[in-house]
Amino acid sequence: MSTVIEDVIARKVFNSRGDETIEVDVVTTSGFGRVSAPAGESRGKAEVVYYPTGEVDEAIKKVDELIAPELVGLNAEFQEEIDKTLHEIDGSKDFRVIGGNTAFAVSLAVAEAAANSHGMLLFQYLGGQIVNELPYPLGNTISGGRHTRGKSPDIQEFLTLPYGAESFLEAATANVQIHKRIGDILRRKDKLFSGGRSDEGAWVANVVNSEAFEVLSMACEEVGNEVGFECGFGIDIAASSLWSEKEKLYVYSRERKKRDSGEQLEYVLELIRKYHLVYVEDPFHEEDYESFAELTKKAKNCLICGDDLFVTNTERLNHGIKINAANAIIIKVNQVGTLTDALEAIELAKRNGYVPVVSHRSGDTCDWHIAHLAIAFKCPIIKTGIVEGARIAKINELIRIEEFLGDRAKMASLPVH
Ligand code: 2PG
Ligand code: MG
Repeated sequence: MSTVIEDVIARKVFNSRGDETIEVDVVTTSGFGRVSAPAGESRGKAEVVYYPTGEVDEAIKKVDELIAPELVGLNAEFQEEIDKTLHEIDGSKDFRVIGGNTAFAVSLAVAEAAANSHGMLLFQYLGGQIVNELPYPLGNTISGGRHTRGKSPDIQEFLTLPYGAESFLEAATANVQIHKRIGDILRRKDKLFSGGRSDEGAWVANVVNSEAFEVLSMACEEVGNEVGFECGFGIDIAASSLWSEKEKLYVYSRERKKRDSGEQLEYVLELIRKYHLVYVEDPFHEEDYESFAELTKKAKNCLICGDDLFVTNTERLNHGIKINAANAIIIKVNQVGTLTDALEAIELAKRNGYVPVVSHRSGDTCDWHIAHLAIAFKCPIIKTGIVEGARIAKINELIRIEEFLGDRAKMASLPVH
């Protein structure tokens, strides 16, 4: 068995939105890894640059001309060295030369090739033989905000978290039942409901925030009673998308309401209390660490999670930790570029009591590697949608891993309720 890299091949494929993306194959003497990159729609400003000059073709050229010649001959087991090499080739702070998505696909494909060369699954290769905890699936049921067009709620995502489940399969089953139940309720509520879905497979419905909460809470309660365990729920406000820098207000255009930071804080606290939310992501815009900290101090039994706020970046996370800005962080490897960078963010988060939530992007592919990362790096939640091919690819991989682990499999422990 040899883990020496023999070839690195890049090609253009499509993501679930039909946008071009990069896929990379890494070939070792005795193994192979293939990874394609996702793309966000509501991106954080501090994310790395996806592609040089915005072009996937340019990224492919960089792989052929700069990356492959440097990587061939290196050992795929030396992940840190590979990731450092990618940073050195790029030379910028935000991967603008080779592209953050290029770095993402190469970095992960190297890890997969190394695992494959050893005849191991990625989660075992990265996490060791001992890892056996499955993450809880955080699933999107109703879409709004920048993830939809036309009439829909201002809040971007209404999410379920079946934290009472005793197995991943049970949790994933509850999520699909809740998703279906919500579809039924929406159909009863609105004769014109067309059954449309967003990129993430969540329903797109002509409802305002408060109606979406009612529907979601009804579905979670009904399904929770049927399956016999707690199905909690939460939201991703993606507040940077609502924030008007000019007016210094959050603009809820569907509700014809504007809220300043203080009103936003009161509104979110009220939602947490009223609906017993267990998870709130990006309640404020991406530079408002202070309001995050206020909310984290006041909210009870609720994960306050930074996505655009932290962008998987240790510098930004460190700043948040200093002022207790949150208690959870979204981990999107392509926000930061490489596996090593993402792992550093996960470890920093865990050392400081932050819950790392591994996440898909709204535009994604059937790539399932993040399912393995959640287990390998002991992240207790995976946010990856409920239905739609790119989401199901990750969910089904976790079902397979649970089966593979057999009696050793258990659910991660979750600090909610
Ligand atoms: C988010 C994500 C994924 P996007 O805001 O959390 O749901 O959206 O990938 O568009 O940034
Ligand atoms: Mg988000």
